[in-house]
Amino acid sequence: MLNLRTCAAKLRPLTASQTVKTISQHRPAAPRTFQQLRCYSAPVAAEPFLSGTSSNYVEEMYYAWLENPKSVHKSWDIFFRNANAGAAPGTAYQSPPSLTTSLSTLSQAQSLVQAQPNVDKLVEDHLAVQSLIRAYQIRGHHVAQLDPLGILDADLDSSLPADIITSTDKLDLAVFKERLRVLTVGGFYGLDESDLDKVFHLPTTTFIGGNESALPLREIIRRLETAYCQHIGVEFMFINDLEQCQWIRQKFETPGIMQFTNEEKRTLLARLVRSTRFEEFLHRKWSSEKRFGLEGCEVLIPALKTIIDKSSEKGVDYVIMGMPHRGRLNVLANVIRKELEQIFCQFDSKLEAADEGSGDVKYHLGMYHRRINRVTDRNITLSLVANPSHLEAADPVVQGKTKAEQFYCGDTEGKKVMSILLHGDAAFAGQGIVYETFHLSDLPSYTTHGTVHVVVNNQIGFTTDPRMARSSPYPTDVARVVNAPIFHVNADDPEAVVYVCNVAAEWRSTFHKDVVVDLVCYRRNGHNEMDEPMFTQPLMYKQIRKQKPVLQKYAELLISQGVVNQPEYEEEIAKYDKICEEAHARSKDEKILHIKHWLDSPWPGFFTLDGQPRSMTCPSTGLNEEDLTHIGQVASSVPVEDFTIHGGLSRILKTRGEMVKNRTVDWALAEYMAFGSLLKEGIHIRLSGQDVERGTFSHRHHVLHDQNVDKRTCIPMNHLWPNQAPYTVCNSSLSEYGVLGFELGFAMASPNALVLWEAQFGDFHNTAQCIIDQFICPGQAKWVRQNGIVLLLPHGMEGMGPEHSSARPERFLQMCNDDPDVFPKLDDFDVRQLYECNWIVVNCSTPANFFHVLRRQILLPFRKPLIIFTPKSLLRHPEARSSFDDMLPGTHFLRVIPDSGPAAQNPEQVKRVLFCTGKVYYDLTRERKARQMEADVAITRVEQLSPFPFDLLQREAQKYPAAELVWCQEEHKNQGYYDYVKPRLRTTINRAKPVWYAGREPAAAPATGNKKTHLTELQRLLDTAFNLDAFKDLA
Ligand SMILES: Cc1ncc(C[n+]2csc(CCOP(=O)(O)OP(=O)(O)O)c2C)c(N)n1
Ligand SMILES: [Mg+2]
Repeated sequence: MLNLRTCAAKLRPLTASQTVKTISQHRPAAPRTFQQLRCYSAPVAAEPFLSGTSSNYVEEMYYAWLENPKSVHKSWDIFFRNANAGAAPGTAYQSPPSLTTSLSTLSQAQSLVQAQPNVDKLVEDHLAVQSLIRAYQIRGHHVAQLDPLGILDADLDSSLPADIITSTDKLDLAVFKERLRVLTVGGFYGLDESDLDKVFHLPTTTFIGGNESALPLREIIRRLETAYCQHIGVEFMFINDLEQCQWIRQKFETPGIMQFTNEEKRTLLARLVRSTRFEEFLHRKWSSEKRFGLEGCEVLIPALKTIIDKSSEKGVDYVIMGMPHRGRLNVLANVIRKELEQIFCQFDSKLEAADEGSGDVKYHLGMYHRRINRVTDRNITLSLVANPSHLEAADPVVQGKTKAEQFYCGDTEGKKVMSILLHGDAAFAGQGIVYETFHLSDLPSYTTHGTVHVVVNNQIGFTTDPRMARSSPYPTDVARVVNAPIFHVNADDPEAVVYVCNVAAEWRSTFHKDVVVDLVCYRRNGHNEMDEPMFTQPLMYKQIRKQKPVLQKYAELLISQGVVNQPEYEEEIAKYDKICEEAHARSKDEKILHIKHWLDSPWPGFFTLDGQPRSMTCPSTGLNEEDLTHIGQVASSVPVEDFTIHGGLSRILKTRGEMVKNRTVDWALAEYMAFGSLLKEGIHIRLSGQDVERGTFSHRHHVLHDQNVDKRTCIPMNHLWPNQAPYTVCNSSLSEYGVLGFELGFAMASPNALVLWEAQFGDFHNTAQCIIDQFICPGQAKWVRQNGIVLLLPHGMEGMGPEHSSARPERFLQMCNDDPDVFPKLDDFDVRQLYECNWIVVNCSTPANFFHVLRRQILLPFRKPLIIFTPKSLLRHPEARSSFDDMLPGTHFLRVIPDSGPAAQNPEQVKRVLFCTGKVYYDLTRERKARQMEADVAITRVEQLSPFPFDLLQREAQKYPAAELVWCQEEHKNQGYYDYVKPRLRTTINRAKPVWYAGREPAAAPATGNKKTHLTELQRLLDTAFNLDAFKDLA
């Protein structure tokens, strides 16, 4: 490929300043010699067609020829052969001896050759026609009539491409002549009006000929206009795969390919009736309610149904969808088929909420529905993922859920499960998450084997004109990065839309790659039904008011074609209106709103029938010694034959082996034990994030690499038990928003998997803040949807500067829903408290506790997100080790680790209790020992910060009646845990005593950039922590 590129680059004309010498200095000789023989030895002017824009065309032709000499016209084949064989400059495309014989096989062209004394002219004219065909293929979409209003340019450019000969509808000779004159004067095509009726042989890169291999130029142009310049604009020529390009050309160029039977036309009309009358019904009944109606893009409903029908026909039985506000209710009603009364009752403000949580408004809720597809008679499950207002945020979530569903049903190629993502034009262009999601589309551990994207391109975003909203010609250009074909289509031509959707679904099932359908439409009302669009888009809306609705236009067309008659059409409308009226009457009986009915991912069997956890207990998270030893042994070995690992890694594994012999674990081994044991119990584990396979801090090494065989790897975790669940560990793309969203979606699909996302450093989570704020924190409250995702966030101040020092615990803690001022009165305190919280936040100080909290995540009878602040220096800290004894059956996660030294033996004598969490514990114990204050100061570790262990900390505080209570943290005072802990700690003691603070001053940055300052600050906080007079004057 590199050689091809180099060759082609050298085909480009030399500029005046590029002497032969300078080029040959910079470019090493390539093994293929075509260009060297030609380009370097003579000015390219000798081959005039290699100048200017045509050189790109020649390059492409050259690539095609290199791949397959038959894929280019014979004349090109000869030309490239000659040039490669060393023909002198300017002579390569002169008539070679074999030319006449080769052309003799071409019936039409043969006569031309013989009649033409100048074969050069013949070659040039064919070249010109090929260029013209290619120009339509590449740029025809710029001419296509995409805007139903006829006033806007979908590509934001009113000029026409210079190399396309076009008229509007039919070939207008005057226009043609003028264009031809311009092109001829520009020396581009060299064709003339007189060439219009000449017959040209068609290259294999076009299908416009149908069964014919040659056509008159006039017909060539007509057919190209039909294929590329009507209501469909096909953007695909950037795709660097010949087979895929040919596939698309065939779908759009083949004469007469866009045919519909009368039955299909009637189905399309009926679907448009539903879509249109649904919005009209809502408007009639609730004229002042926001619904983000679909008016102006009613064709979306038949479009989606077509994609689903075609995909179902191809074997798909589960479609997962994500979409924004526009037309969501219509999609729920007419695509997913949510009962209409369930939708209508949502407009009733007197409805009482039946479920726990705060709920959400109707156009954000999700849905899951299994039914028969009437067109294919096959079962199909449709799920619409609940989404926040944050546009496009649901994209990676949908992809993650789709991947999980594929994974669980063994669909390794995406033949059974697929995703459809809907977008608004402004959001698709503006939101970076769209790009991040596209970049997951072809990665082995993240691909969903092709997504169909549908853009409701109403050419406006709220009040903003596209010209102010994007710099790219189309809102869809982001899709080009993954070589996805883009089909722009005028949404007022329902048949063109349905055709394009069929092709999109077929593309997905053929190539398993993403594809985009861009429905160029308009928005009949304001952004919502209350908005006045004339304030900002007066002229556009004057035009919109004149615009006939698409249903009316299409009905008129079908009536004129005799496909339906007026009474049949009216009957179809009346039938659907009646369905709506009856559902409306039934909706009045609904008194209670069950958000549960809007769940996008039910977990059958996990809960009781009425959606409750099966128990309110959590068994011991300990493990028997045998299993611990076995996992430890596998973790310290290479479980396959003839596999050479790096010498440094051998030492690491040896150390692990020794730890196992000594019945101890460090952080990495504790994680191994937790994962390995859950795998044995059939729990799938998926760990994803940047560089997680080795571990950013080189401590994990879950994927071993053979040092002698390229790409040979081994994952020992998958060699633990005979029938174990699979372990997926995957280095992700460099994205947080996209990847965290994806993993959240993955975790949504099943409660029987432990899905973990690790931030490279904790502070990077903030580029995924939207997923945390809109999904993870309030997901259950808004959508009654539980999720057990685990976030591993490396955190801790190590004197390495302000970046990567803090995972911002204060932010997670601020979003916890437990009341700081109320001591919860609960039975089964610890489990019930977990059940009622919105997420769990922990900072473990021992590997054993890390092990337990990971296992607890699965052994709990419900699912909650778990945020773990994970250590950096503790990964290798000699004291941060745990004994097997702390992990055996009967042991469990310790929410609080009380002091067990001299202070605890004589609690009445203790003068101060230091409460802390995480790694500062090790600094405190070292300092206490150095000061010989073990009997004076107790150190209590709060391992689970939220939900706050009120019960255990109350006990701790009461145990030391004479002691001062101090919260100690290494983070700055306005950061870390202090603001969260202090009021809660005071609640545990009924506010009987102050809670003092030992830690760094408030600061803007998470840490100093100066190592010395860091150490001084640390010493100062330790001094405060152990100076028993520190708070005397403040009391
Ligand atoms: C991330 C984000 N930023 C801003 C908004 C506010 N907002 C809601 S709709 C909208 C315009 C969306 O335009 P478009 O994507 O074209 O969809 P349309 O409403 O036209 O269907 C904006 C800016 C939002 N919902 N999400
Ligand atoms: Mg829009």
